[in-house]
Amino acid sequence: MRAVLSIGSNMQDRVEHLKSVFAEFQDEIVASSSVYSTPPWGDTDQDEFYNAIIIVEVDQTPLDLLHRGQALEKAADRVRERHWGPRTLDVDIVEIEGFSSDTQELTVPHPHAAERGFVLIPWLAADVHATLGGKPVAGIIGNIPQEDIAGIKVLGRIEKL
Ligand code: PH2
Ligand code: MG
Ligand code: MG
Repeated sequence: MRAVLSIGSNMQDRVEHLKSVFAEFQDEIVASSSVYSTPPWGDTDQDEFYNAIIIVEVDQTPLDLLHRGQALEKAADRVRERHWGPRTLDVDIVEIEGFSSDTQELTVPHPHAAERGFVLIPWLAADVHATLGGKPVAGIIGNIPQEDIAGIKVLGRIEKL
């Protein structure tokens, strides 16, 4: 099963937190973006995030993949403070090829992906042919307000940070 993961951190050592996800999936990554510095979206009263996209090919179910991401968040001592607030590590499933789900536990495709430059810009960089809900990501990006895109900066490949 092929899945697109959006990872983010804006607390403590952001690079180290993202690295823990690259390490966990090292043998299953088929493509990945650089790390981007992104202004906080939704709840703007918090530090800049580091975000990246990892595309994985895993031999497991969507829920098993979800739980694997949650274990990484737990290992990063993730605390749930406020909705859309600061976090040490967030591992979100953006899309799973040929699969959708709308349950309490797992909503795929991710319901906010289409509004988020910090997801779509790295995703397009990792896969120029990416589609979300059947639509090309390259086109969806055009609907995002310019001011939401302006502050997004590429920092470099994770190995170099
Ligand atoms: N995650 C959120 C809320 N806002 N903003 C940025 N830039 N990056 C994120 O990963 C992020 C966010 C909730 O998960
Ligand atoms: Mg999230
Ligand atoms: Mg999350």
